[in-house]
Parts: sequence; C-alpha cells; structure tokens
Amino acid sequence: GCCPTSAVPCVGSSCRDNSFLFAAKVCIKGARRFVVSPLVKDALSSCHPVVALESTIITHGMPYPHNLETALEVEEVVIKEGAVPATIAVLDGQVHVGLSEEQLQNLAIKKDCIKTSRRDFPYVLAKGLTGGTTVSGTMVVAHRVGIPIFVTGGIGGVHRGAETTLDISADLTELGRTPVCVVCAGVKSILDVGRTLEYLETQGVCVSVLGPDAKFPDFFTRDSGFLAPSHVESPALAALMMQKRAELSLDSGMLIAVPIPEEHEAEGYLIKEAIDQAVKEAASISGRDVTPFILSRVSEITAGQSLKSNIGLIKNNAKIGSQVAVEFASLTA
Ligand code: PSU
Ligand code: MN
Repeated sequence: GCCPTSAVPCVGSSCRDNSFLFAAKVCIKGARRFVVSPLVKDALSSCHPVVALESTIITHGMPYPHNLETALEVEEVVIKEGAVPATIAVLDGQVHVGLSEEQLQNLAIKKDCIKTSRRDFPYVLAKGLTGGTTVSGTMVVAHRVGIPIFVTGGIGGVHRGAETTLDISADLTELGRTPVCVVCAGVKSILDVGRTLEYLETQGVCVSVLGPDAKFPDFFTRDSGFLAPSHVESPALAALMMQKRAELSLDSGMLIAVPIPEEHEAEGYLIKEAIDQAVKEAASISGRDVTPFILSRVSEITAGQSLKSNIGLIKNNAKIGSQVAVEFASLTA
C-alpha cells in the first residue's frame, strides 16, 4: 500500500479507506522532499497513532534549557500514551517530520532560527535556513504527510487592538483551510479571546472544549469568561468529531481546547497584570516579533511563574491529545 512516487509510505491498505485517509494518500505525494524519521514513517504506514508537535515553542516560545527539557518531556508523554511523536521543523532548508534528540538539542540552542508560518516556507527553504514551525506552519506539514492531529500549548489569535493593527495570526486562517485537529489550552489572554472565537467561527472551525462544560480556557486559567460553541466529555468523542469532519470532507480544521489542570493554574491576578503590562510594552513591536516578545516579558514579570504553568499545561495537552489520537486511530483501523 505505498505510493511508488513517494519516499513516504502511504497509509496502508489495512486502513479503512475513508475520505480522510484518502485525502492523506493524495497529499502525501507532495511530501516527497520531506525528511520523515523512520519511526514516524513506520507509524504512518501501519496506521499507528502519530501526534504532530510544533517547534516555534522551542525556538521562540521558551528560553533554553526549558525549551529542550519540555520538548523531550512532551515527546515522552506522547509515547507513554501509545502514540508516536512527530516534532516538525525546518533544518538547513529541509522540512523534517520527527526529530532526533540531537536535532532537538541543536534547534533549542540555535540563535538565528526563523519563526516559520505558512508564508515563510518558500523563503526559509530556498535559503537553506533553519526554522521553528508555528501552528500554521506545523499544520501545513502535518497534513501533507497525513498526520491528522497536532498538540501544542496555545494558538495565535486576534491580537488586542487588531481593529487598528490588523494583527491576526495566520493560525486562524490555517485552521479554516487545513483539516488537522489542533489540541491546545485555549487562547492566551495576551490576545483578544472573544474576537478570536468570532474569527474562528467565520473560518468555519469546529471549536470544542474537552471537559465538563463549554467554558473556553485562556491558557493560564480554566475560564476566559467566553463560551466555546460546544464541549465534549471524552477523548473518544473528540476523535469521533474528527471522523465526522472527515466523512463530510470538510477542508477546515478543528480546535480542541483542554483547560489547564487546576494544580498548574497561574495566579489569575498576577498573570493578568503581567499580560497587561507586556501588551502595553509591545506597542512599538510589530509582525512576527509581537508574540515572542509578549511571551518572554510575561515570563520575566511573573518571575518564571507563567513558564511553569506553560510547561504543566503543554504536558497535559500532550497526554489528552495523544488519547484522542489513539482513539481516532482505532476508529479508522
Ligand atoms: N502562544 C504561546 N506560545 C507559542 C506561540 C503562541 O503561548 O510559542 C507560538 C505558536 O507557534 C503560534 C505562534 O503558532 O506563536 C503564533 O504567532 P503569531 O501570533 O505571530 O501568529
Ligand atoms: Mn501577528
């Protein structure tokens, strides 16, 4: 069941040929030039669950050595839940799916990595550069190789003041156009959470909280004050939504929001004040530098408290997201 034209094996004939997997087969031909690790390749060809992971969080989201430690721990969590982690990045002009520990280490210490979203691939690849892929960049690659689910901390969104700056993350349009399920802890309140939810609605993205109610989490805390359009009670139901999306051949992605575990919740008032201050300071920053600037300022102002919450929630997302991936693989096996 492998494409003769592809270096990447197709999803095997043992898989039920539903529309999602068929789409993956077609797309995978475009992935000829990707470097897919042997473990990820094997997993994809045998329908074993694979979880994609982004790398901007390593290159721009956290300081060394926390970035490396967290990346390794997250991969361990995925493996423990019975799935195969596939961290995606651009290394010296080549798109990699599945990184070795050495490659992760190099990425974590390298100073001149490019934050790579969808728009940046042509440039980063042509110049042979190294880049950490954002949520949008990671979704593009995950879909090309047939990975249906992707775990991260938080997605980009509509920035506060976007009504004048027009600063709206490419993550949101990507969710509207690429059928990958993104598992995150909601939308950071450095952003305009309400407008982000509106924008996702316009883009036709299925947004659901995995939990007992539809309170939409804002990354550091479990309740942003906004409601998601829906909630599901279990990873199995989240996986079923993925399958229903596929059966309808919807081209759009999905967003599953997992509230941060109570024990990792940051002090609400402390985070809020730090964020307000950091957003003010970011007034003179623009483009792709805005989000990394605010993230590092919030971490400084809270003396690392936000970083601790960040690490706690991403590991929890990896656990829950892997459970969804395992459930989804069993639906399509
Ligand atoms: N939010 C975080 N940590 C991150 C990011 C967002 O809490 O590391 C990264 C993700 O890679 C996301 C990107 O896709 O920032 C969004 O950047 P922008 O706002 O420039 O679109
Ligand atoms: Mn932006």
